Amino acid sequence: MSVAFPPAARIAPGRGDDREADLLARTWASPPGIRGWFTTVHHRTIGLRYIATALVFFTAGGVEALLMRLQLARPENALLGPQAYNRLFTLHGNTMMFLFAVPIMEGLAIYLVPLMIGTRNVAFPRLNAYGYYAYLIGGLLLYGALPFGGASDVGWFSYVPLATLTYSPGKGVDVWTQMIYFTELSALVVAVELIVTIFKLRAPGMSLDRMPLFVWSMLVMSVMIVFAMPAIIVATTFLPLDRMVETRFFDVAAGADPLLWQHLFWFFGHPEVYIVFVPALGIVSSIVVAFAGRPIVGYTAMVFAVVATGFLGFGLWVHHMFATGLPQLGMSFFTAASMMIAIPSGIQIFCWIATLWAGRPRLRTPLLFVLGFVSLFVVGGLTGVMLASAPLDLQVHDTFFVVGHFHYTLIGGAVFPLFAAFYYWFPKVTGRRLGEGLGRWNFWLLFIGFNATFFPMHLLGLQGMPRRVYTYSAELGWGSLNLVATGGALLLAAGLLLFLVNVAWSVRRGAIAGDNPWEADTLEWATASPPPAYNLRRIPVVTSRYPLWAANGASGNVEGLRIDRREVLVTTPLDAEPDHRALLPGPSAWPLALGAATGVGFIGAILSPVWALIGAGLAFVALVGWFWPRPEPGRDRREAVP
Ligand code: HEM
Ligand SMILES: [Cu+2]
Repeated sequence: MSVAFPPAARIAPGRGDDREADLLARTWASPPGIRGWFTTVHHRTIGLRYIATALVFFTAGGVEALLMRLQLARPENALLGPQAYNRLFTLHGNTMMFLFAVPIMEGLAIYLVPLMIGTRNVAFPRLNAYGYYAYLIGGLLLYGALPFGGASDVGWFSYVPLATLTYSPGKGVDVWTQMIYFTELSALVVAVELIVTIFKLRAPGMSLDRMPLFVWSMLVMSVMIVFAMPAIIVATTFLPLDRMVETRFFDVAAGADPLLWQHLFWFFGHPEVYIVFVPALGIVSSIVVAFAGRPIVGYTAMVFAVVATGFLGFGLWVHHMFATGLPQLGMSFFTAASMMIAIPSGIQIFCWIATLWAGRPRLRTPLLFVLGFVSLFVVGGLTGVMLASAPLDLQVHDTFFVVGHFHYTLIGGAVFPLFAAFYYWFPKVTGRRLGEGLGRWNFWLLFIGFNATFFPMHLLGLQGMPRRVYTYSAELGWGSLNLVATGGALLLAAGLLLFLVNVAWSVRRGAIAGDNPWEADTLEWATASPPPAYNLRRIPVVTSRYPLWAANGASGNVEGLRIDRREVLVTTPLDAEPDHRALLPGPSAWPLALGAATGVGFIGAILSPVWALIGAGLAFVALVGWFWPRPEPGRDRREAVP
């Protein structure tokens, strides 16, 4: 079967494949040199930018964590003072949550989703480029403001009234709110981008029930972003208004509810954790299927579980507020909801184990990281269920038990899958494999270092060590466990360094990978490694959930798409029936200009509200430029390929 479109320029028969490939490459390539650098709208370039930038911030956040751990290694240590410690945990939490965890998942999605669903770019390529610039500006703002007194020290959740002007004078909190703006703006952009891309640009035949689980999880992540981010955007609009133009949204003396901030923050903050966990589920499913070499056990159950996780993730935010004295009924409801979330996670874990059991798994580094993930996540999940019970939570609230718990879920639940993803997709991105021997060392150092760092924290918490204290006295007897935790953190750091070494070595010298080194099933492996500018030479017609495995998982190709301009096939949302052809925009500098304009507005607003207006004016100019009608350069008007 093949899908043809009536009015179309076709490749003249017999003209040879290379002409076709050349033309496709010219159509989809970014301009060369420095101009291309600033105007590119290629989803893989932008995805890689997200990933690389997020890794830089991860390194910064890791150094901050190491400093904190060094400070806590001994009782009454004088390495850092209280002020520096407060700034460090705030910076670390913000960096990890806003500048690393979410953006890296978004980057992975932007890179992989179009390849996996068999299209040539995301639905709104220029918006996509803008999203990256917004993220970059947010990150540069947070770090760039540090030398100018812009360091916040009130924790990543910036509770009011502590974060109000009365208790936090200076610009630190303002910098924080503006950074949130940029990163959440970029998250929303990516979410909209992915939702439309996934619903409208899938290869024909890839109905929803044939979509790879990775794509499902990125869809759920995006929908969660759309619902969660507005809450924090509202919160971080009110707070600077309170601080700068004396509105009274959070002023208790003026009748505001002291809990308003916490509700707004955690309505975003709890789903946030699942926003980084849900994509990790997709990563793990991809790898389990590829390495078991067989279809997933319980595809429908898996989809249901991912969707349920996304949905339930919203019903739990109040468990962060058990210690604030809520009504009994509320406590019971949120206790129950928080425990329920364990069910879909359990379903997924059973399906993965069953799949591996039924297949003939090959224990390579990516799978090693997946197994590490499962074991760590089980521990994090169990302590989570413990915390969901209000009486226990009241005991260990704001102790190191909580710090131990959430690092198990965040690192076990997101960072280990990310490493699995790096090892798994590195060959696709670079054409070479990451070293397997170093990979194993990498894994074991991280795994042992991780447990040594964070397991003792649970015990410390049960012994009463509060979080966010820069030191403790020797009589309390917390010294040895803290020393173990710090030793573990050094091992972790060594593991991360080893990973960088592995990457640096493998980019040049790694074994050549070939198109599909893992004999995997999804469409990103159907093209060269690294893929050409146009992704897939021909858009396949998908007839199976595992197109590269089924004997005729993809039969026939889409015909009649023009290749002399950026044309993609648009399909229907549910069944992926061919619907129409769409023309995607090409490279442009306007997304960068808009990024600069919003940067001027938001960053200037920290100094004076006038800048918000100036920024808005500049943004208007940039938008006019962006949407100014102009003919597609040259090729557009020619009808057929010469
Ligand atoms: C790489 C190893 C890491 C180490 C050694 C580490 C260590 C720490 C330490 C010592 C604290 C401060 C505890 C306190 O005094 O309250 C902390 C806080 C925190 N960490 Fe990590 N961390 C690591 C990675 C991560 C990652 C990957 C994430 C998220 C994806 C993360 C998220 C957080 C958050 C949200 C806080 C709370 C900050 C706050 O209280 O405002 N950490 N971490
Ligand atoms: Cu939570």
